[in-house]
Amino acid sequence: MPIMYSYRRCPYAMRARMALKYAGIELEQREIELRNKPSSMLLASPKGTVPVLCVNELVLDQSIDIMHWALEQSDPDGWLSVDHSLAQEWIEKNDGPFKLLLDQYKYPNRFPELEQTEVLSSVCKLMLKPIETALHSNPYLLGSKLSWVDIAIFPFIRQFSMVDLQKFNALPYPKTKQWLNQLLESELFSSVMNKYPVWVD
Ligand SMILES: N[C@@H](CCC(=O)N[C@@H](CS)C(=O)NCC(=O)O)C(=O)O
Repeated sequence: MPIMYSYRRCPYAMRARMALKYAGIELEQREIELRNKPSSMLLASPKGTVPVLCVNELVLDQSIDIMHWALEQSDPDGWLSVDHSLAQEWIEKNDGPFKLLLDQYKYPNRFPELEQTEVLSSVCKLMLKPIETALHSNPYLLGSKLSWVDIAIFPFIRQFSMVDLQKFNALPYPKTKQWLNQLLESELFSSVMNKYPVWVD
């Protein structure tokens, strides 16, 4: 059985867990502590980030690679059937500049030189407004159907919203909130949020 090292609240791990679950892949999930990573995980992937998926000799330690591996095994609703370059653009923006802004927004103490209102306005300009615009034309980021891109991105929007829920709710992005809520309330999401005891080698 494949082994997956995961951390419940990590947005990268969430996207990977959702794709694996959707694809119906059975695995042994090992919940880790970021401050005390198990040696078996570091042996498989010395860079020390979750998620890590080990399938026999194959080690995948990038969440997007895990998603794609899972969907190549089984993709019953066609999550992969989207424009590849558009998908890539969203993911690069999310995992690159948006993730950086998210850290600045979440940990203002680490960035004392930054104005929080500036950070928030950059988040809106870079990510939330484009998401809202996309969702005005279609119910999902890349069209009328849910795709792997929605699943890859919403855990980060969730994290952003949870920093200050009141502030998030006051933003003028109704479609984005609706899209986020729909995904948060999905059975698939709740099925990957179970609590596991911490894995010990
Ligand atoms: N590019 C990686 C990033 C994964 C990542 O940064 N995960 C965080 C947790 S959310 C992590 O493991 N950080 C290591 C640490 O905090 O020690 C991926 O897509 O899988």
